[in-house]
Amino acid sequence: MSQTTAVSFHPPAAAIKLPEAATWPLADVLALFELPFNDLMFKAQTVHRAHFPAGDVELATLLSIKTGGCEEDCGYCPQAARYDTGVEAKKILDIDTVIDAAKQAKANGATRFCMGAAWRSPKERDMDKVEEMVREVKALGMETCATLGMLEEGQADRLKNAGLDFYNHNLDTAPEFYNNVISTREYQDRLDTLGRVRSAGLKVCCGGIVGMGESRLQRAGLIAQLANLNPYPESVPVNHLVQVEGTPLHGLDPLDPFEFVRTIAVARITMPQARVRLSAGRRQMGEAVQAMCFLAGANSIFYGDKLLTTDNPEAEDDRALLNKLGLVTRAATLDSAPKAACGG
Ligand code: SAM
Ligand code: DTB
Ligand code: SF4
Repeated sequence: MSQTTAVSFHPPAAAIKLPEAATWPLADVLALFELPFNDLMFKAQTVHRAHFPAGDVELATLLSIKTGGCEEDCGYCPQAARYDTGVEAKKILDIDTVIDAAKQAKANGATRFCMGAAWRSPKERDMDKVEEMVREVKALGMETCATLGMLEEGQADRLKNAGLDFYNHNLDTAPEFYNNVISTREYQDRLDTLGRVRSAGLKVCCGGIVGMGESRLQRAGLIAQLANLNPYPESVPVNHLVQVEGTPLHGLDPLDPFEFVRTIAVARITMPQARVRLSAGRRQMGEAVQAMCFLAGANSIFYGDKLLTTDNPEAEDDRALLNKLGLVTRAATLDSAPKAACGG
């Protein structure tokens, strides 16, 4: 707990003044990627400590509220109906199942609960159900997040009114690589949804996936897109591709783990006040690479045995890892910190 008392806390989310102009030319982002590894890590850790308590890690639990059968063609995704991945299409979960899962997540120490649906976009008949889920999870005192695909006019407002804190919608990759991965929606569609999310007053959770066969320049391109959003996202999930048999991206050569760590570090430096989440792919990563990611400025993980359809590390193993590294969960920092001083 000493890590949490020895450092000053970053300001509450409402008071954060995020940069207003595009401040990260692609060349500058690429130059960060090309630094000697130790220089990059030092820079990232320095930026990290200026904005966050050193050892604080947010635990976010994911629940798939509607699994499989998706009409989109995202090349990485086991939930796309057109790929034979063994994921069965299910109906939307009932509200009690969702509340029970959220209660369990809270009891296990998670502070954020993220509900994911395998939709291109939510249908009107789904919205009432999701709004009720959001209201009930919010009433438990958790931060709420949803990822439901593209939103139309008014849908983001409805979610905000129900008590949603964050909307997750990823850019996934650089614009130049995007068409290698997805054809059923455009990059601009994603930016439009992010605009609606912002206009509704929701906080933005937006990141991408690395390890899909993109180049370093394209990884830099993804980070530049995110960092130049105005303002940049409050949460940035950096996913390592989980290769699932049956998807087009299965069987790619694995990414050099140092490139993944570098991506986290560059996200931290370019988006200093964002929660950078070390997201999918931790199970395949090993403890040493995860530890490097925390050193590079990751301060959030998905916590719980499952992501949406693939396995995440066991919660018990995560607790052991955090303990070994002397990291402190955000639930613990919230308990030990003056309430008004904690945001993000
Ligand atoms: N259907 C909605 C959408 O695509 O916007 C929400 C759920 S979708 C599964 C959320 C995100 O999960 C995707 O944008 C992608 O970044 C990530 N994701 C999906 N499959 C993945 C995989 N195999 N490895 C890593 N990340 C993955
Ligand atoms: C995000 O960026 N990663 C999460 C969450 N947002 C919804 C999803 C990861 C999914 C990994 C593959 C699966 O489990 O289906
Ligand atoms: Fe559907 Fe989302 Fe998977 Fe794409 S990532 S196939 S939209 S569930």
